[in-house]
Amino acid sequence: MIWSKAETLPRLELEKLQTSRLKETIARVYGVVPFYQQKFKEMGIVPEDIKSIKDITKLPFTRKQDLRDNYPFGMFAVNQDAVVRIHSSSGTTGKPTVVGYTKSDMDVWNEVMARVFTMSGINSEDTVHNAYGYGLFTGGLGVHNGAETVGATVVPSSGGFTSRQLLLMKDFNSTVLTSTPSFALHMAETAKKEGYDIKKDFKLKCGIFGAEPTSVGLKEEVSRVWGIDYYEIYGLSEIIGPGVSNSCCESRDLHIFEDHFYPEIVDSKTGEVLPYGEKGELVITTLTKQALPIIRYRTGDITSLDLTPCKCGRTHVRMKSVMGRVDDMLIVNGVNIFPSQVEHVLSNISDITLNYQIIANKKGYLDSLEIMVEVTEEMPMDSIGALEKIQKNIQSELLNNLYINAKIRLVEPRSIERSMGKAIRVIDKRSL
Ligand code: DLL
Repeated sequence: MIWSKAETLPRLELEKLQTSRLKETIARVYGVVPFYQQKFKEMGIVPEDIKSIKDITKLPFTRKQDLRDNYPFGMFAVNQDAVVRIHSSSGTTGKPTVVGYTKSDMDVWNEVMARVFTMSGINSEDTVHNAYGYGLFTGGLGVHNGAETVGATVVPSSGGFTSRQLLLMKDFNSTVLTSTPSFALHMAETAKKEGYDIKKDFKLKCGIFGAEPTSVGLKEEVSRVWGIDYYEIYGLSEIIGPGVSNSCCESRDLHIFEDHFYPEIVDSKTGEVLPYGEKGELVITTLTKQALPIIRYRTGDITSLDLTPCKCGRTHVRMKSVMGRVDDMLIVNGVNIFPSQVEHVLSNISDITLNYQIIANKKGYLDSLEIMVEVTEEMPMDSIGALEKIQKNIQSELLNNLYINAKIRLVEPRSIERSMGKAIRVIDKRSL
């Protein structure tokens, strides 16, 4: 099922729509947002220079820091009386990023989220257990509104209180779980510990997971332990929240709702635009946002785009799952690694779980890397020989696949602190 005709527009028609929407967006920001007025002036651009969507490369980039510098509402393009909702993303350092929505932005958000649910085969017969956090984080409310728009029953459970969540999910016969993938695994682990028979006690058929980079191995694990189909959702507060793209039943890659969000891939160092198929940083321009239109936003997420036709019938370009963030990439003694690559290696090794943390440190002039991994419940912590064998196995797989030398510390199940939202995979003590 496809929610909207816009998802199947012939490419030429789509391009025309994108061009007219980009022109409107440029006129709006040039008229009222001092940040863009100044940027355009510096680059010698006026709105009339933008004649087609292809001219987008003439426009300046916007970065997270620009939103912080204009905290809280300096980048808004409407007066406060037109704003009906505020969200904010926490970030670990500095001021939060504040985003706002008009009534029409909320309509767009509900529309793209309805597309997400329909893409994942969900309708009014379903009950959605929504364990994304409610509050300033866009996950909870964004997913909530989409589920209601397609007529599903939503259980707004938010994060935390895992035991109670399991009870409700069972008693309400929920058919869909929406959460971060790491929280879905944590729920399964708790369910097992509390004696649930996962496949019998729960009626889940699928889940819509996202908000954090996730390896194929971890996705398969979520699918396997819950016995459900895995759909992936991507999004970010600055653009709208969840609902920028989602995977369909035919492909693991995610269709970007291009009638609202225009994607480009750029070289993260030079800013040069890269062709379809090449890996780089995803840059997005909003085409219909009113409260906070954003031009060429540097998402920091590494992916590539694929324009080959999809069997599902949607014409919108697909992005590969995000492999990591530009700023998440660890450079260890000159070797670049993303946590999701480590996760992928771990997912092929038995007797361990995918609960892990990567700790980078400095030893003299050299970087050192330690990976803490929880073993499975079945693995006794006193069988030294078996543990040593696993350690060596992980070490050699990391060396062979990623060219990294790491110390492996195997730890007891549930000894690494669980996050109720996005998992914390890296602790970089070199910068502390
Ligand atoms: O995480 C929005 C969201 C909520 C998406 C619920 C999906 C589900 P922020 O807190 O602003 O917004 O964080 C945005 O999260 O730039 C990515 O680095 C990461 N991210 C989001 N979805 C995915 C995904 C929400 N499917 C940042 N895979 C983004 C990998 C993701 N990373």
